[in-house]
Amino acid sequence: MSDLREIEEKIDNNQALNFEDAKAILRSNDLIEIGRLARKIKLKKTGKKVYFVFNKHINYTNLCVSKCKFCAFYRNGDEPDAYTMEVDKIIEEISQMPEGIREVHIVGGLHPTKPFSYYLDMVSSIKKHFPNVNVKAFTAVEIDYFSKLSGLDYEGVLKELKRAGLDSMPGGGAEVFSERVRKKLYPNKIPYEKWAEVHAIAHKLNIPTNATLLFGHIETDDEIIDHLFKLRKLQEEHPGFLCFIPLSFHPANTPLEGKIEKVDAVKELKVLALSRIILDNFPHIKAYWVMLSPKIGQIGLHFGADDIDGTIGQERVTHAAGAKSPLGLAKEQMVNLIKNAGFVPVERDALYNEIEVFN
Ligand code: V47
Repeated sequence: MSDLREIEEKIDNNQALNFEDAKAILRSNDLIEIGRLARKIKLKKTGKKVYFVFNKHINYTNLCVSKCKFCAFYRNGDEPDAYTMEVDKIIEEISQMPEGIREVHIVGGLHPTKPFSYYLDMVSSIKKHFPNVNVKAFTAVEIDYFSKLSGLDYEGVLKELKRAGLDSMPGGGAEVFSERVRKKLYPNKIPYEKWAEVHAIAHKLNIPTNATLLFGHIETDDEIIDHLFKLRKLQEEHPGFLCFIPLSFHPANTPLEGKIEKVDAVKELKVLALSRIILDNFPHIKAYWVMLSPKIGQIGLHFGADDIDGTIGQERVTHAAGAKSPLGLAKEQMVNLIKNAGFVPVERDALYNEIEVFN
């Protein structure tokens, strides 16, 4: 059984860590030491810099045919709060943002009736009105759905979206790459092989993407570790991931409420650190403040994260599941969170080009 000292030696000698090492990290109660190892890797990669982006989330519909058991966001269609945003409304929402927005992050439910042309229209309209904004849109799950809607294969769908103006893709829809968990919680969602295929094709087409992990529900530690190793291999074989974001499950208002307690801060920080340590070929690890809360997100910067996401605007998915974090943060708040944690805030664009360093 490996211990943290042996693991540090491997890290110092640039030796790849194995499954047993990852298990030892999750089992260890030496939280501060785990954080130190992850921070050491973070400092080597990005020094004292911590990135944030001036962005806005658009969740274009909460109608969804997938009906995942971990989700509090989706509606069937006849509820009073079911909604779908037409493209004009999306343009209006983005127009209300102050000058200088760099990224729109677009994800939604799998809408029962909208045709593929709605999504192409959405992307091309945003690009037409805001040519300098990076359109980071649609998870692999949505791409698979568009393939069914349009009759095109994944490559065909991605090429059409890229032609319309798609710049990059978020990392959602991965959940945890375990068939056992998928069958129980999200049987209608694509399995790992399809998720990986979409991202590999996106990378081939020069569309950079992110990856996520949803943890803190019914998954085991082995399943978390297996997820990370699958991603490390995928990045090795089909490079193009920019960032990894571990997402902790929020049970409120989901069918799992009352059955599962929200994961605690120690596990959140351990998984964040483990991600930084195992995913040595991912340039960035994000402490997503919306899920972690700004306070735990700030501590996450000492556990290997070099990114804190962005201003967000109005987040709907996690807030539907009881997140207590604010709906959005101002740029100055991002800068202060990072500075007060002892790091150097850097405003970035969606592709990690530096806009401004706040020394
Ligand atoms: O795929 C859904 C998760 C994801 C809940 O790429 C939930 O930069 C917790 O992927 N509790 C969407 N999580 C969000 C996402 C994301 C977020 C921030 C940045 C990026 C990026 C991507 O949210 C879903 C799912 O895994 N989710 N419901 C819930 N109740």
